[in-house]
Amino acid sequence: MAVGMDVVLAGCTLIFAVYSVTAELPRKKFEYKLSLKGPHLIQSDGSIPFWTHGGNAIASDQSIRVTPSLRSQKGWVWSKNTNPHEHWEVEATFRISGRGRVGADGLAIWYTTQQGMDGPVFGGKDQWNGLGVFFDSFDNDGQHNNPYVMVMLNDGTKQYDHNSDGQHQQLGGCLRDFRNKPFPVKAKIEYYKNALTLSIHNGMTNNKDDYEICVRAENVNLPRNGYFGVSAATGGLAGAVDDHDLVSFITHSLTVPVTGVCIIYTTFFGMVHLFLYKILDLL
Ligand code: MAN
Ligand code: CA
Ligand code: CA
Repeated sequence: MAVGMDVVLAGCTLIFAVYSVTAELPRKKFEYKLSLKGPHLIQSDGSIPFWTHGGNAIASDQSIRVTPSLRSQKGWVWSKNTNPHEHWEVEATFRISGRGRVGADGLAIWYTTQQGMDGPVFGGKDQWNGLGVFFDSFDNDGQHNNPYVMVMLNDGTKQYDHNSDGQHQQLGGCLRDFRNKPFPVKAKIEYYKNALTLSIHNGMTNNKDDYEICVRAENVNLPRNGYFGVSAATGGLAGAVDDHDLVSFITHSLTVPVTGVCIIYTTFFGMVHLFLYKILDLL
């Protein structure tokens, strides 16, 4: 009897242990009004539900060609709604492809207080307030360090230095080739308890979990109620133009689990089991 009960107790302890560990992870809720994806991305009038697109962007049912591979193109897509959530995660899936050995200029993912339509920063507005994540294909400063992925925070005062690829303005970044990959590239941005984590899936496999961390920073203060956006641009070099295709943009709000309740539950059930164990042991 006592051995059988030991197994039960061990099992329960294990379940509670697993439960309390997983309970530490944020809870995720899909936010459809801040997301877009195929196979039915557009409505019959060509618009994208809950999003607005413009410039040279062309939306189809499967994806948005944010810029076509022609010279001096700029395009963008912005959420119509602001994000009211304190903690969130977005995953952008895209393809950047071109015939040239080098491409230009790149793609940006935004979380800002204004919809930064039409500007010099990868098709987005300069002096933004919030977050910019740049996939910078073209090595403007000739440091042989592109394609490069970088995070830049702004409070509305800083101007992005295009000629130096914003080298001294970044919060962090990583050297990553994201052009002409067999599968779409993905960027996951998590903002949870003021920690910002940027992870990249390099598009070499179609395994959804093949992410690598590119930037992690704590004590980041992003504004509340920002818009999400994706923009892209090509430049003046005819031989270095890319298609920038956004395949999906998926937003989840995150909530902090109530660990206190979990501890009370674990303790309570732990005591009940211990009590039963003692009783049965006496029989
Ligand atoms: C030209 C200019 C630059 C741009 C490159 C690559 O040199 O338009 O601003 O970065 O082309 O497109
Ligand atoms: Ca550049
Ligand atoms: Ca560079």
